[in-house]
Amino acid sequence: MALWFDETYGGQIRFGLKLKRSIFHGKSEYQSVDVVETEVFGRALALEDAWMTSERDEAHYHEMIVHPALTVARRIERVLVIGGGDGGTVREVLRHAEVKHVTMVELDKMVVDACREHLPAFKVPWDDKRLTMRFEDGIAYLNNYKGELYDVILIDGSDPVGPAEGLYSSPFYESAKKCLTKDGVLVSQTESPIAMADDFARIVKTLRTSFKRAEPFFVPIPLYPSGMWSFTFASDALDPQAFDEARAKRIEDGARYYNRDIHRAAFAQPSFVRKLLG
Ligand code: SPD
Repeated sequence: MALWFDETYGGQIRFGLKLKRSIFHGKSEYQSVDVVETEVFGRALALEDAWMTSERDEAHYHEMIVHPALTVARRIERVLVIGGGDGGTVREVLRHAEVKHVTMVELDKMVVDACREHLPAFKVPWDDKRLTMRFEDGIAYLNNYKGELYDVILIDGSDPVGPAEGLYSSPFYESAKKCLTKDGVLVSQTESPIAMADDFARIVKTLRTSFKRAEPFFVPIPLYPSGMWSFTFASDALDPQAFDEARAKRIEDGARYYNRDIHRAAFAQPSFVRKLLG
């Protein structure tokens, strides 16, 4: 009998992939963790039966959560990643030679352990000296943070339900802002403007109450409900289109999805999105 793995979103959308086999199944204190081998998307990670990332399209997500921020921010020495346990986001951050310290704060160690072992194709430089990993709640981490300010904060959380819900709230953005330099940049994943239109609009509007500008940008992620996904670039000082040409060119040369044309085009808002955001 054929083996399938489905994500059902909100009881109304289902996206399933035919599997070759299940590679890892675990239950942490927070969620179920699965690594599966699919026919079409390669190996993939699912948390609580929701697709998180796959070998086939992970570059779309990880290059785009990272490079628009890291090619626009003036300084990129200190970067904080909240979530992102599969390591794709820190891998892309570490491609920038100017980055001196990356801290990744991931709640669930089982996610990192499963991905380190079973997703080798992600080629995450887990042992890079610039990377510090902490297994704790990102909200508490930022609330208690007393260290040097970060130049860039990236929120690579799962959907805004369950353990990740607080990562999309006003108090969280306020405490993130206190840990960011004045001309720093925060980028968060902000859901689908089609499959989760209400969440998308609410999160972007919430970011706009904390930052002078918060501009969503769009990326096709075929693994996710509806396939159209968003991130939002938030900053008090910077224009998301004003990227450093030389830095962007360097990254583009080794990228699978990101390039300067994509950077410019990703911020164009379809008319239905303009309406959603009022
Ligand atoms: N619906 C899925 C939202 C997942 C966002 N995070 C994915 C983690 C990839 N590093």
